[in-house]
Amino acid sequence: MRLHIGIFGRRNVGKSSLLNALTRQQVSIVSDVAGTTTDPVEKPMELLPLGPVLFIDTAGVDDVGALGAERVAKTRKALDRTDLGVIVADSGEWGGFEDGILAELKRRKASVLIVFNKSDIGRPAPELEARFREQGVRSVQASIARGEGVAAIREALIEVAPEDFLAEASIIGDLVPERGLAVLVVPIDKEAPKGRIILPQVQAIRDLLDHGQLSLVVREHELKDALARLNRKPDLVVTDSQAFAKVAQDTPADVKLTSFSILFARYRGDLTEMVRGATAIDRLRPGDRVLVAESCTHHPIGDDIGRVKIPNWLEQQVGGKLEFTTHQGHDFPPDVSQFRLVIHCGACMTNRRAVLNRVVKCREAGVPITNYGLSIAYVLGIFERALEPFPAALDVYRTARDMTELPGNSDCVPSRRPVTTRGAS
Ligand SMILES: Nc1nc2c(ncn2[C@@H]2O[C@H](COP(=O)(O)OP(=O)(O)OP(=O)(O)O)[C@@H](O)[C@H]2O)c(=O)[nH]1
Ligand SMILES: [Mg+2]
Repeated sequence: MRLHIGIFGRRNVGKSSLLNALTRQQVSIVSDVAGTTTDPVEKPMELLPLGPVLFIDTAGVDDVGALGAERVAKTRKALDRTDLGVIVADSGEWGGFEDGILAELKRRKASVLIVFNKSDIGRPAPELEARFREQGVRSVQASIARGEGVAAIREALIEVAPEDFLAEASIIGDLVPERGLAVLVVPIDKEAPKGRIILPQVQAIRDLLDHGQLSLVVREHELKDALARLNRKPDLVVTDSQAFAKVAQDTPADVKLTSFSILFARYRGDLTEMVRGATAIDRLRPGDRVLVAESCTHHPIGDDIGRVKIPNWLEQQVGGKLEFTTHQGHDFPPDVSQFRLVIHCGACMTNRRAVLNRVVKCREAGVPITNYGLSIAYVLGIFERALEPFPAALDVYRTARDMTELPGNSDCVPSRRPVTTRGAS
């Protein structure tokens, strides 16, 4: 959820000095040796009124040599996670490197702030500042070493921060009426973390509390009994995707049902694009390559959802072996064109911009992207039901389906059989 603020520029321009000044801590090493920062340095903090932010200090984009190229590659990855990019330039010097970063940030639709540092040594030409003003790009002059201009940088950060970080995003609160009731189904299986419940579930509960709605949290085998004890039907049932099949059976047909992962497709990704992506499952053939992308680096155990369960369900559906590749953390292949489908996790451990960047990469390569919950609902044959709370996404699905069912469409495949759900927790 944090606003990711990436600090970019050539070596020695004062990027790490800026991070330390903003956080008022010695987070990054500062020195006059060019190339001091090698791996990206991350520092979470509370930056009011934006709330929690994550600063990412990076290696200079003009780094040289074999290791330099690797550092630049890491810096480029940090660009993918950046919501707001700060470009630090040295004493008013602006060249191809800075133009390159600006273009990359704009391409990713990230917000931009330019800091002309070392104003004690030199300042930008007035024409340069005028050029950025015309382009609507905010720039600030500072001498970070002297502590001058740091307050102006803080203000400018807040000014340029993307709207959606200032507005309250809703995970579930907008799907339940005022004072309504949501039942959350949380399996406690061996993948559940010890003594805790996972982030999307915690965040959903918090969002319901924020909206003044009631939540009832149950395990999947308790759902039927819990519903029977209520004196009214709930407004929404949300389940962990792995228990989708059982929960769909136990939830009355007139009660809306979806999964945490589908809530997160909307909150962290692009629900419409991912709904369209799920329909590509119909076009998979044995031998096709599928990329499974996970944002966090959890240690997979037993029947891991991304490595065992989803691959099994998909292969049952396709009727043959598929070739799966798994990517974890910030890794995402620069070229996804070799894949027929990308399946992303719920992305609770990353920010929306990182997921949207992946969606853009997939779209540019013509590769469909969907997520765990959507693909599971699709192969279980409960896709429409799971999309009921999202009428716009449901429309997109129905249109996509009707188009592929047109006679003569070569992509049209024999009717899908929902897979059996052995192994679903
Ligand atoms: N004169 C002057 N020097 C500064 C200013 N800000 C930082 N420096 C100096 O510039 C040098 C580089 O600062 P860093 O913060 O390490 O720069 P960087 O961009 O992180 O450098 P690398 O990541 O290692 O490439 C240090 O010697 C700082 O003391 C400033 O406003 N004026
Ligand atoms: Mg540095």
